[in-house]
Amino acid sequence: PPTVRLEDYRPSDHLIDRVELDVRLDPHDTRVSATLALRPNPAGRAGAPLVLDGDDLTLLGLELDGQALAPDTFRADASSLTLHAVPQRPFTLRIETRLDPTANTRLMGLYRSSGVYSTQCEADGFRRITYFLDRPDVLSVYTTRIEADRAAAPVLLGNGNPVEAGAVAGTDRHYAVWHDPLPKPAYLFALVGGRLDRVAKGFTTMEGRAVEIAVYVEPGKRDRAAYALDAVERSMAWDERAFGRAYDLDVFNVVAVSDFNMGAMENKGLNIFNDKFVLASPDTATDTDYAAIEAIIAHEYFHNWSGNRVTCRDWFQLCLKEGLTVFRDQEFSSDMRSRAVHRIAEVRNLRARQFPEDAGPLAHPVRPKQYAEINNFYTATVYEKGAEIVRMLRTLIGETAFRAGMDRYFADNDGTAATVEDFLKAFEAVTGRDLARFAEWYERPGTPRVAVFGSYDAAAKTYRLAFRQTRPGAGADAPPLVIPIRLGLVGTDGPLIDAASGRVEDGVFVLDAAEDTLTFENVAAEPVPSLFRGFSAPVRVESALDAAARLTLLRHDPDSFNRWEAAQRVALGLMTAQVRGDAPEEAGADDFVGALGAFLDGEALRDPAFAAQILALPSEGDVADEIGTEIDPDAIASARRDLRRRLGAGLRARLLTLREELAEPAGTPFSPDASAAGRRALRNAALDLIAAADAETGTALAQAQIAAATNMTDRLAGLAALALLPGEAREAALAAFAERYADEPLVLDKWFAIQAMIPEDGTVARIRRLQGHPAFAMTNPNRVRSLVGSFSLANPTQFNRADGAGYALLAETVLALDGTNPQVAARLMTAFGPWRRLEPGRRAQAESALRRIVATQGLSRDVADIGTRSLA
Ligand code: B3K
Ligand code: ZN
Repeated sequence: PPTVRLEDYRPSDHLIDRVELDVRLDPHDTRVSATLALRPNPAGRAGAPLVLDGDDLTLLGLELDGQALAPDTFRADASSLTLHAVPQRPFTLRIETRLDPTANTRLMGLYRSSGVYSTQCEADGFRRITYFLDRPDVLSVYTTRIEADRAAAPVLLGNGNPVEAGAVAGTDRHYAVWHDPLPKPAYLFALVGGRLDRVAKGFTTMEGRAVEIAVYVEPGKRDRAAYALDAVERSMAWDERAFGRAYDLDVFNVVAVSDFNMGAMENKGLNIFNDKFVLASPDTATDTDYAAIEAIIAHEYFHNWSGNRVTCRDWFQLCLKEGLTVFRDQEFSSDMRSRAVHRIAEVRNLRARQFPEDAGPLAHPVRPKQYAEINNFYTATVYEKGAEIVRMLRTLIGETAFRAGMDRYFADNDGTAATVEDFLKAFEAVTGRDLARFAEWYERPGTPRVAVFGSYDAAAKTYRLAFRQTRPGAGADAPPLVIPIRLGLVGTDGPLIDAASGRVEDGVFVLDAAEDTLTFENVAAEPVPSLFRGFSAPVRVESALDAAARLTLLRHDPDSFNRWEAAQRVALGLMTAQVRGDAPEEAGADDFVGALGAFLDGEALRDPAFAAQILALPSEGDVADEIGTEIDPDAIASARRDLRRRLGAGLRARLLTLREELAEPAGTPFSPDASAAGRRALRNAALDLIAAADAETGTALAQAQIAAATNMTDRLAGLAALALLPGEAREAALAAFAERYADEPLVLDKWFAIQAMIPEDGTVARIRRLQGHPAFAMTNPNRVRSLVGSFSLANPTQFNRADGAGYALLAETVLALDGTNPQVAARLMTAFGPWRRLEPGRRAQAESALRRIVATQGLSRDVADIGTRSLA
């Protein structure tokens, strides 16, 4: 496929100021009439032909300034419309196209599924609706008339504000007209038509604008929309408070649809969501679901400024809106919940998804330099590492300057399509600093390593920290990164050591050379360094701290993130030692159990959410990432199982008591808030460890918990504990769950996922059986991700079966899906990413499965791109 390169960017030769769309919805024969007000772009090439993008379109009519065009003046095919010569002045083009929304299984462009018409245009779906300059730097004002059968689609929604609605005389049809006054790129276009229920509330912005917020859901699900509606309101209020950003239209609509390729989409004034991230009730949604709904509602809403008002010049700048908006939604969630606990969740997620991506064949810079298929670049690197860059910037310049820089960025770039350079320029303007070297974070792939060596001079009472940064695969010419290191010194038996170094400002040392040394004066006794507090930079830290020093940090570090990190590192050390066959660290494990016991006694009930994070060991993926090469997933799983067993046995009495203490008194009304969720999380973390050590007690506790559960979090945690304990109790509980939720597809997704993650030989066969379950459908992305996505991403031993049966299952699914939904197929396929780091037997199996996919005729560009890059 042709490669698009950042260095080849040039402005469009033509601009489209206004778009008038008339969309006549029909299940198979939808007609779109687009009237485009075009003019030459002064920044483009004069006299250039007009080449409009198209994808899978049928052209029915074409007029320029009201005159039908002669056939020899243009060329139209399914993927473009070229007008060989167009006037060197403003002119109007009217294009009529036909499409079949029911046949659109790719879920890009305009599609109809589960009876609802909806759209997805980012990155390049608008060209599946009409021929257009489908690029983010062409901004237009849209007016959309939508017409449909009134019974099939009583609700008709568009971008912007509603202008007019009515019946189409003499028919069963009706129409609605929407006008969006703010210029936007085509990828933010949306429309919806269907039978939908609605919940709404009013909000008055700080500028005094009265806004009607509404959430639309499947009929009968209105009570499940309340939490999302509330989250929109809190997001609006927060963006005013935290960033001074007010909403700018009279309505803000959110629509939940059940067939959606990703999480949600920030279309102007009309956010469209995967219903998984809208619908919530205590009986159907877990605490994790509630938190994800809150975060994604916020994320899409925040795009109204970071993405819509200021958009991207080209898709290489994707992190400009995505990294920044993830940062903003993380800040929002931190303010709504516990900041410390949320930071831990962010870092777990970064390490689980971004670190492996950055260490594998799909690694790319936060701002990529080239792509074959842009939809494959909506990655953890662009999103999550992109957010970490914004966070580092704030750490470097301080909160006040950061807020001033953000204000400046919005003011200078409002209504334009901007670049990463424009973003950094705003911060340079308010701080007077040169950020050119910091910008290097956007340019190269790979997770940097920072090695740190500490040495104490008792006579001089000085403590020295020597730092060295390296980057995997970076040549000698690669300039060092600017790395903010938040740090402090902790006394071995008490809290703080109040030592100073002139180079630490507000607790932050900036490492901007390949090597550097930091000296602290007046250090009374040998300290333990607490490095990268709050995970101040997305790097791997190598330090020679022993387990005892780390357990000191767990006890005394004032930085909660590093307390958690210390416990994780000790656990990781124990597990990797076992995997590598190093001398058994019996004493080490006992010390760890003892330290966790003391921790639980002291503070489990004070901050249950944090305690739950301390008890949750690094995942098998974390261990694999730490080991790095010749990975044997079975050895990792058994080391992790052993450690959980030891913790469960060693802490058993405490964990049982904790479960009693944390139980909610009967009749307590359900609350999804962070503190209630934290108590449930700790109670369930305790269940997991108890069950790991003692299957019989675990089974009894899990069964009792399921029977008594008043919410999905507890019910599902009970089921998840049972899922790890083979036997009749498990099968009975699974069957009962399926029966109870037979009519709840989103809940059955959890049931599919739990079974897909069972770490036993029978799982591949079980998944094949489940693929035939009446609730499973290859056409629904949520179903596919629950069953096959969970398997390949969260069941390391079975996906990586030595006989290759796991890889074969994924390859088959990718190929089966590629013909209908290439985007989801390509996304599934990224699970092969770490294949080169496996031990030789599995590596060969994975490689042959990948080669089988790549050798298949007629692959989509999406899958071919992931395949060739994975094998490169
Ligand atoms: N901007 C969309 C993602 C679009 C993905 C296109 N393949 C959702 C989001 O990040 O907010
Ligand atoms: Zn986004």
